Amino acid sequence: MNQAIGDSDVLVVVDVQNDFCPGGNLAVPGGDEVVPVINALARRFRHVVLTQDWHPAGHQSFASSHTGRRPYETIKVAYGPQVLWPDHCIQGTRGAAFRDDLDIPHAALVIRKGFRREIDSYSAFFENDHVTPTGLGGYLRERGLQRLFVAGLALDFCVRYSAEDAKRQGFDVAVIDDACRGIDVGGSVAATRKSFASLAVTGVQSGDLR
Ligand code: VGL
Ligand code: ZN
Repeated sequence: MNQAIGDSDVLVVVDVQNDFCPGGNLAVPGGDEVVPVINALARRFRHVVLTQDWHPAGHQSFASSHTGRRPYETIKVAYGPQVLWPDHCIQGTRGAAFRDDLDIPHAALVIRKGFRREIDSYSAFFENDHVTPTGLGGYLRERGLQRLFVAGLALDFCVRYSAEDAKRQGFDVAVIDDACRGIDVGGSVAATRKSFASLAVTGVQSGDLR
């Protein structure tokens, strides 16, 4: 299914940061493999937005902030269940930096998220309380960008929630399968596929975009 990229299309590149790649603190298996795919793809888009996971030290989503808790356990917080993670993407650290080989000089906007100590943020649109906006929705609407192609890390967390919120906000959304990798905590990749199917979030291959 070939699709032509147009002027109201935007590529949203999610969290291609050192900590989500092999050697990083919350490494996604094969996370580094998406970089050349995304670089090549980005050249075909006029509009590119990057997201950057950007936590203060001691963030509530870190297992280390809760005595007796281990990474990948789930706890209850004010806004619902929260998976606990290893410390990652701490503001200003090397782990929080974009991959050195990510090469998208024309990216127009970087949305940072997860910078409030008590709220995690997977989606590029809303924090995990589902009400605190990041501003991306307003930016896209003001710029007349209606169709989102989403790529990056991790498929089953930040890519998933970004794509779903985009759909709920009335944007057209496709997830670029070969430009994403998942963490897979407790069946989260399968849950993501199911949810995409029920919300009609389409999947495409980077090679299908012209
Ligand atoms: C992410 C877990 C914690 C992601 C961010 O980018 O998918 N996952 N923080
Ligand atoms: Zn995070």
